[in-house]
Amino acid sequence: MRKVLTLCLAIQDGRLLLGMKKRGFGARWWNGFGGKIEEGETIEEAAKRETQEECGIVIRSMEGVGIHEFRFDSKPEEILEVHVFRVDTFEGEPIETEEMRPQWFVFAEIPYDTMWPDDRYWIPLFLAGKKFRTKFLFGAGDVILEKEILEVENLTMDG
Ligand code: 6OG
Repeated sequence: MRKVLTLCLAIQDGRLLLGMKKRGFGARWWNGFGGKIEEGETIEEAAKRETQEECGIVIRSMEGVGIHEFRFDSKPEEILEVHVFRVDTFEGEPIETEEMRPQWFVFAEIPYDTMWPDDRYWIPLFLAGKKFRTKFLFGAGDVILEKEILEVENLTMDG
């Protein structure tokens, strides 16, 4: 079974916008904004809606830059397919919501130790403007058991 999710990361003035997830899946970790796709939505619409719900900003332009396939060995039949978007322009100022506490980080101070363990492997590619496809298998305690990180020219599923 495949679950499609979105993840939006905004860059502005050499800083990366992350949110401290306050509840639910990935709580107490810094991450981008995003979540599940609702019925009748495109992936892009879902990405914009979740970002606005979680930190108040309205995305005006973004680009799909990566696709992750995450699996957990406790539930190996399920693949989390996470579509990553780089947000280039938006309206509004990030605000804290019930779900997320947003904060800007200069690249040298990205808090990898309090982020999902996969992030340190692909955020540097993201910041360098690359496109990527990855696969991670997580074990107990969310440790990485297997990983594959590919830089790609485009993100087509059959490529
Ligand atoms: P909600 O459950 O809040 O959406 N997400 C992950 N992000 C990273 N960096 N690593 C992972 O490794 C992730 N698994 C899920 C996708 C969950 C949000 O968390 C992201 C969504 O933006 C396993 O609706």
